[in-house]
Amino acid sequence: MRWVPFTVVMCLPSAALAQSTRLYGVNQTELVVIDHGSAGPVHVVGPLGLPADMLPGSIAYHPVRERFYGTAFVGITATNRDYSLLEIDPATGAATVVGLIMNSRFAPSGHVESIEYIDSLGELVISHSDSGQNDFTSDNYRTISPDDASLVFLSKSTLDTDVLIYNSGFDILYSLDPNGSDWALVDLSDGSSAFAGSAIDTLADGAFEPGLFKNFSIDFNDNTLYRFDISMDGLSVAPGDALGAVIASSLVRGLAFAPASFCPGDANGDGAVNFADITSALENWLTVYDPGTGPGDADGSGTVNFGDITNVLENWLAACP
Ligand SMILES: [Ca+2]
Ligand SMILES: [Ca+2]
Ligand SMILES: [Ca+2]
Repeated sequence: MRWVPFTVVMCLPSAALAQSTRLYGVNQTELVVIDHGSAGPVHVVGPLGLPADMLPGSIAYHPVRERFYGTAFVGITATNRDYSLLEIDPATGAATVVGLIMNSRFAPSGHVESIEYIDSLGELVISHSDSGQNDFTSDNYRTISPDDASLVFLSKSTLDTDVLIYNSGFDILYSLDPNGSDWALVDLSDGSSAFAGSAIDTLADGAFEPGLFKNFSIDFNDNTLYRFDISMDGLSVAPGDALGAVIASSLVRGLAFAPASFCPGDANGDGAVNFADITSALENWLTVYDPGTGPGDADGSGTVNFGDITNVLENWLAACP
């Protein structure tokens, strides 16, 4: 066990010790942690261990089970795929197949788009089209069981719902159309939607960070990480800021924030303490946050300053809890 100076512990505000969040991603073969302040190289948690022909997609964090759930397909052709539900261990990255969701060859199945956990329902929800990849205007919302991948119909949308992002602060579900480039507010009770802002195109999965009150998504084609501002009432989302390219062994297809124990020295929140944390502190110099939420704030004080450089060095190469 690593020794922590008593005075350092005493200086940390309790909010910082309570909880922080990490942005996790899945690429073709790995669970990774992404620096959601400035992108750059990922921290690899571990291999998913899936068959080579199975391609992961959207992921969501289930706060009760403390596991990620994700969709994956075995692609025969774009309109001829078997979609399965995955369970992923945040500690090791190991993925197991919960069950088959659907096969795109047979109605009323289709193309699985996105998965999110909806706090107010206490359920995982997927969106999917009725009949294959090319049906962009009749997606369905269904709950999906983390026990056996069984589905229960909720409502039918008139949107292409490729990216769902759930705002747990205001119980708002956003849909991001990667082709039409708009954000929409989704009502799961009847499938209706309302315009929430213009976005940018070709995005893969996304996730909401409650402390920063921002949405994040990643470019489908080049792994650029985007951050989106949300209005105070949650009802509109602004065009995104490009934070930079996420550097991973392959394109990141799923994104989800998950709570993590506070890790002293981990300024960029990727679960490791190394040179990237010095860079993160310098890039966010003198920024002020709620303690425990902001990139660069290695010691969780709420301000990025010289204390954070010291804190990174004191915890150099420490294993994060
Ligand atoms: Ca997600
Ligand atoms: Ca780090
Ligand atoms: Ca600090």
